[in-house]
Amino acid sequence: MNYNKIAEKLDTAALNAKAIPQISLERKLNLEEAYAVQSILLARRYIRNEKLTGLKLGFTSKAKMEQMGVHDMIWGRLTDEMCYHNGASLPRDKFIHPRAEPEIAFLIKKRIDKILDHSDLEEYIQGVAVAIEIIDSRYENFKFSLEDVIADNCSSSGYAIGNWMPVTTNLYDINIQLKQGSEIIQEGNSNAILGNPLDSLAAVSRLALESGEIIDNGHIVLAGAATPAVFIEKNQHIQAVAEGLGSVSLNVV
Ligand code: OOG
Ligand code: MG
Repeated sequence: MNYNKIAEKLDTAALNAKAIPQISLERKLNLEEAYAVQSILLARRYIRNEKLTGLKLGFTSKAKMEQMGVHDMIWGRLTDEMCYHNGASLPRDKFIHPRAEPEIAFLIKKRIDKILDHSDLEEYIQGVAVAIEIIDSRYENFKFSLEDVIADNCSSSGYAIGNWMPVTTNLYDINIQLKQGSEIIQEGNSNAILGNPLDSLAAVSRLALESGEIIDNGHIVLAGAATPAVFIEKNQHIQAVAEGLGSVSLNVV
């Protein structure tokens, strides 16, 4: 199977909401090859007129790595097709086996041309918000190797973002919850994200520079979940809440 064929399989699985066997069962990719497949997969979306809206990090917390049995950070791309408004309806049938996770999002105000550190926040970051990420692995049983999930654009399939807040908001040691109706179904702390979610900006800017990907003005960055992700079903009201950042919700229909 060449890269194009793998990308086509993954793309078709997403379009038809039908899972496929893990690529690694048939063809072992290394990390570089897996990112090459991801690029081709995204090119297929761009041809359909989807626009890149930003990048996401994955497995930035121990909770997520343990849940999925992987050992390293990954990054993927977000497009406008994946974007849902706060409070919007999320059509369950568009996905295979969707899971929700609470995230911290950043809004970029200047094209990133260096590895960011905390002193660059004011210059490069417009705002911070709480977000819900919807992940939907294209692989059967949501099972994959690190290379498999990278090729599959890190399971990216949807996101919703709450109100943008000024970046001066403290992001260290804040409580993050995922709720279903009034029930808290996951709870974590922002420090679970690389020690401090601001450090995800250093990580994503380094990874983007290394790979030649541009993080531009108006793009968003998802820092990675602080808690394990939870399967979602029709008729659920899903909400993410982060201390000091408010909340964001989706209605699964
Ligand atoms: C991969 C995506 C991981 C995160 O926040 O850690 C991710 C997956 O778990 O399917 O988005
Ligand atoms: Mg995530």
